Amino acid sequence: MVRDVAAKAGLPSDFLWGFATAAYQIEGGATADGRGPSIWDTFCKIPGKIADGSSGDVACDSYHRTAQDIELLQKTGAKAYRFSISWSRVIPKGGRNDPINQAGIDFYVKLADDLLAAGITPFVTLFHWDLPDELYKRYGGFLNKDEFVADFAHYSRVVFEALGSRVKHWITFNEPFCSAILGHSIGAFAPGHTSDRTKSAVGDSSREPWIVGHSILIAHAHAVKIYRDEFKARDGGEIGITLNGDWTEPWDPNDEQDRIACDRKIEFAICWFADPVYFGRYPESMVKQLGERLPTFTAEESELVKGSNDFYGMNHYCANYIRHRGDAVVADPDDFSGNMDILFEDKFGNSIGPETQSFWLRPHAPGFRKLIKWLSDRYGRPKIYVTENGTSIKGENDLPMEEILEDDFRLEYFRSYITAMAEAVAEDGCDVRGYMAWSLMDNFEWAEGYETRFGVTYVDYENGQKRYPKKSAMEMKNIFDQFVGKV
Ligand code: GBH
Repeated sequence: MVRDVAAKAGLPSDFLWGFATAAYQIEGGATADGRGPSIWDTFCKIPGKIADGSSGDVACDSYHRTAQDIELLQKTGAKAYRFSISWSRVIPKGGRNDPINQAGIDFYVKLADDLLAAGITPFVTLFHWDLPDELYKRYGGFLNKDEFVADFAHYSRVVFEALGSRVKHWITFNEPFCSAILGHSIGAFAPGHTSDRTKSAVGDSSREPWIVGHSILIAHAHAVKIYRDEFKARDGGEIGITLNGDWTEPWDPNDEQDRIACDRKIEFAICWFADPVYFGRYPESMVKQLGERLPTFTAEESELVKGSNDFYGMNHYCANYIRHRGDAVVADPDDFSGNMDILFEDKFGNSIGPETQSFWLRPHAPGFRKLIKWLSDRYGRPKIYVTENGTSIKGENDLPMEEILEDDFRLEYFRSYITAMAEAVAEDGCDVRGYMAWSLMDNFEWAEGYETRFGVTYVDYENGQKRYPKKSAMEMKNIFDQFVGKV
């Protein structure tokens, strides 16, 4: 008989929990007060790119409704709120010699002030995918490392200067994997490059995602250096990068190659960025499989990037089964995973988790604890903030509102994932200090438009963007009360 011994679970008493959003997904106000277009404004206009043909033009209209958003946060008892800044609101054309838009800065200063007045700690992301369109047109955006790094450094400095006395938690980039792979290989995200472009900005489209990743790493490191050199003494805050990554289980648990491929999948998704940030170099498996497609760090770059995290920002949603294919150098420009199959069922037909509205998302809470431990072991127990975690629900959008508000599936997801995280802290000695659920409210879900809802709050897009908290919004505090102060 197997006795079920409950794992210990707990979180520190000053644990920061709350909710996350991103500018383009919630703000709307696309042309309000001098905002310039981003690559997402342009991308949404391409027929067929967004499932319901929509855009972030209006979204949740948060640009005009921050008071309501803060009220929502207060109702839930949240201690923290993660939002992102629209670069093209602050500098409409984006560049270091382009004019600054004071109205854009004022909007975020007021938001931070109002949050603080409400007793909510702001976590600010400098970049959540919405590159000023002008920088893409001018020099190819991320593909031009030197220009991009200089412009991002300038933008960061402008924001630190304006918000530094209020904001003590900074995230440079959200999920560079997505800008690189979805933006420059799959083409599902802006700017929509695919690996079959006959004429690539860098001469060989199969190299683009890795060049994008490299530029973002260097830009991240520069922003961190600027913060540490020019602002940290004055403001006393902390700064890091946010990376996405799923947990992996072997398709055949008895196959050594599948088990190795599991690690390789995490290396290709997460360590691509985290190894440079902690060790100053790319993972061996990537160097081996990508060959010359992977850029190399100069000694100076390596020095700059190494050590550029005060905390690890973790976005985590799900898990997959992994089946090894090969470990030769990957010639296929579409292969960005490291030569493996990513599956929802294992060899025996077991499913990793139930379906959701997102084709890629199958909840599997035990993977959260395992990944937190995996990362903590590899990077020396860094301080971790979970900067996103959440789920969509299959068919949710087709239900009447009263049923959408009873989101037990989402609530169960949060309960099981937060428990797994609290076990990683109490049992495995991992240093998790905060957790921000994705998302405070239903919003523009990128290529899926408004059909997929990730919010703990229902947004009625047909009736003036009115907000209605779902059950999960109101239960979050009860979940955390169970764990906070118990380690
Ligand atoms: C987050 O990314 C985003 O940060 C957030 O803005 C978004 O709203 C949220 O997810 C919900 O989607 O095309 O097969 O490569 C989550 C990580 C990584 C999930 C890329 C989707 C695409 C699968 N994402 N992944 S694939």
